[in-house]
Amino acid sequence: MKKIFTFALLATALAYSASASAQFAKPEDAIKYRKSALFVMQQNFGRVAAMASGKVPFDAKSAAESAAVAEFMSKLPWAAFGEGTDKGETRAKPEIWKERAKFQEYAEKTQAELTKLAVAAKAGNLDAIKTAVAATGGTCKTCHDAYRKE
Ligand code: ASC
Repeated sequence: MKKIFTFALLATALAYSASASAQFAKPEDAIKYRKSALFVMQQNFGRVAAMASGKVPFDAKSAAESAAVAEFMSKLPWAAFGEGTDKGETRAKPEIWKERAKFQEYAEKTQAELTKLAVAAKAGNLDAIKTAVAATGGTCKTCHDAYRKE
């Protein structure tokens, strides 16, 4: 059951990321979509990070669930940074649209680190979770420093 669910999530994510650039009726929708995806990603990552730092007691099941959701969400925001979505209610810096390859590289790095976090959390390995949380946090920060306004 769990495998089927994971497969369905993956298939959905792939379908979404492929079609996302065409799915927004207005630039505001793309901006809202990527902010929403990043928010849900951060909330779930934050829950695992709080366990890694000891702020919240470690609960293997909830860590695994949150890490899986964060990993899934990390596939979604990037396709919503299409042309014409650089203006509006966004802190995204114009550099994103001038340095597509670098932005894409950061997006992929974030997804790769969250995959490692999901693997560590699924295994219930708190030490590996701590390492993966630190690495993931690093990718969040690197991208924010370069591409997010204060
Ligand atoms: C978070 C969050 C970030 C990263 C970053 C890690 O939970 O919102 O931007 O972690 O603070 O350095």
